[in-house]
Amino acid sequence: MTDIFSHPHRRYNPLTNEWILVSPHRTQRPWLGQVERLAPESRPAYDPTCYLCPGNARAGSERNPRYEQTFVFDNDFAALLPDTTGLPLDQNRLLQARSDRGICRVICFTPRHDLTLPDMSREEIRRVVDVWAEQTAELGARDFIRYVQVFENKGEMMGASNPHPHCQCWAEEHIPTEPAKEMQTTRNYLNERGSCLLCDYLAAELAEGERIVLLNEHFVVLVPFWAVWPFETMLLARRHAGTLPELDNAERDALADVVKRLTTRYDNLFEISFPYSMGFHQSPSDGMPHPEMHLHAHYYPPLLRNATVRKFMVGYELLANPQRDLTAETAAARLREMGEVV
Ligand code: H2U
Ligand code: ZN
Repeated sequence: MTDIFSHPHRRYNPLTNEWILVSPHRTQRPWLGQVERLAPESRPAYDPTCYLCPGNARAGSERNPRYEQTFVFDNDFAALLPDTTGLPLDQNRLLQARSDRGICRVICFTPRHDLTLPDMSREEIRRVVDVWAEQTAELGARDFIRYVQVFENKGEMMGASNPHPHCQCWAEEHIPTEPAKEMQTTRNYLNERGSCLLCDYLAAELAEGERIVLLNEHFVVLVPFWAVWPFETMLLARRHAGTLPELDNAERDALADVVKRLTTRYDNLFEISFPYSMGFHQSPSDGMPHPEMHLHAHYYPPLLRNATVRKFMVGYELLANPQRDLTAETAAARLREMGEVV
């Protein structure tokens, strides 16, 4: 099977029902495009101008407490609000709009301005895992919330507005597009085959081994067969759990362990604090059973060759479908070669 992977081919993403183009023969081409310079990271443990550091002022009249572990607050510039009204609009099925209520929060991982996840201990990351689960449960329990999206933008390149280690949580009335696509495909798969798409996929990947990056007793990190971003990975629960709050003690510790090990490998890849967007996909909180959903996270990092050359989703990707040169198998091998020491 590997031979077809040295020639141009398409790969199918069963989670989104989309195809991507893989062009392994192009990895040798010269690069004269943009070179991004990343400022070397050297930050104080406390930054008096940081709106996420303990004791500091935020937008408006808010001030952060002198928190010692994690800290959660309602986003002062929330993209979603709990009390929006005035719609729907529906003209000829062409001009459609719906109101969308929601709650947006910011989660600080630690009071330390200078740390990132790989610098934090497993115990500290475990507290972050607990906050992810608590926020999912608390926001998901609101009557108008159907989906809780936990996500992290890391690095300026991915739009993070502040290097202080943090992530966001947007809870909303409607199930957003990406999880909705996955719900549809995994539900179809369950109806047709009577099993979970991601349980079956994980078993196939573990049997083959080529795209596995790291694992422990409860979680596996792999480069998905259909990866789009150069060093894209997927983090999967081994058990068929649907949500973060369902994870037991041992599983939460194991999640903290894989998060630490994966982000350390990422940092070691190009010897910089590796930028990415990541987020969890879990069952909606819409009061319905969701046997099709299998808890996982996607990591989408933009860097391709080194600290300065990134993958752009332009031309063909915007107009046709995603394309990559580096194969998922090569990316997984590179990540496996990396050490797990910061
Ligand atoms: P990002 O770095 O992923 O953008 O997350 C930071 C969030 O912090 C961002 O959504 C919010 C921004 O709206 N924020 C506040 O809530 N209060 C502030 O004082 C500044 C920024
Ligand atoms: Zn800070």
